[in-house]
Amino acid sequence: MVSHYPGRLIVIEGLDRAGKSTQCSRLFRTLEQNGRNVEMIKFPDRGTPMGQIIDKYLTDNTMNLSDQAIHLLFSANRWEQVPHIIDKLKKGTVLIVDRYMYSGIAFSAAKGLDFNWCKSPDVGLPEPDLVIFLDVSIETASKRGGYGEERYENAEIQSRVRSQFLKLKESNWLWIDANKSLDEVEAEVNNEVQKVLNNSTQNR
Ligand code: Z5A
Ligand code: MG
Repeated sequence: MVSHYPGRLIVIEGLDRAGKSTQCSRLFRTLEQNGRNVEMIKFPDRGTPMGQIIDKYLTDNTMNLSDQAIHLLFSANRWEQVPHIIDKLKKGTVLIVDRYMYSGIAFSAAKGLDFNWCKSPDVGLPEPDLVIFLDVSIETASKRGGYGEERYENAEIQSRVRSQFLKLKESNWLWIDANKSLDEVEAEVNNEVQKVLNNSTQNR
C-alpha cells in the first residue's frame, strides 16, 4: 500500500494512553534529524471550530450529542484537513497522523452503531501508507498519566474499542505490544517506517 503521491502518510493508532502522541513526537524528531520533510497531524484536531465542539463533548459529560452526530463531527474534522494533507503529500512531506478514521470507526461501533454505517463518512479520505497500532493492556494504560479524565476512558469501553480495532486490522498493519518501554516501542516504529520510506520516491 504505497500512495501515488511523493509524500507518505503514516498513521499511529491505538487504545487510550498507548503512547501514540509520544511516539508520534519521537518519530517526528527522528525523521527531522534525518533531514526529512516531515509534519505531524492529530485527530481530533481540537483547534478548529468543529474540533472545539468535539473537545467540549469529550471533556464535559453533561454535553449531550447523539452518537451519530458526534461520529459525523469527528469525520468532518478529518475532512476539513484533506486539502492540507493532499497539498503536503504532493510536496513530498512525510505526514505522521496521530489517530485517523480507524479511531472514528472503532469508538462509534463500540457504542453500538452499525459498523458499516460508521465506515461510510470516511470513505475517500487519503489512504495511509502504513498503519501502526499500539496495543496496550487496560491495566498498563490505567497507570499512565492522565487516564480517566475524559469520556470513553474506562476499562469497559476501552475493551469494546479494542475488539472493534481487531475487526479493522489488516494484514499490513504493524501491531506493536505497547506495554513495552518507550524506547523498545520507538525502535519497532522506526524500523517499519524506515522500510516504507525506503520505497519512497520523495525528494529529501
Ligand atoms: N475519538 C473518537 O471517538 N473518534 C475519532 O474519530 C477520534 C477520536 C479521532 C480523544 O482522543 C478521544 O477521542 C479518544 C478517542 C476519541 N478517547 N478515548 N479514549 P485523543 O487522541 O485526543 O486522546 P489523548 O488525550 O491524546 O490521549 P491518548 O491519545 O489516548 O493518549 P496517547 O497519545 O496514546 O498516550 P501519550 O499521551 O503518548 O502517553 C500517555 C502517558 O503515558 C504519558 O505520560 C507517557 O509518557 C506515558 N507512556 C506512553 N507510552 C509509554 C510506555 N511505553 N511506557 C511508559 N509510559 C508510557
Ligand atoms: Mg494522544
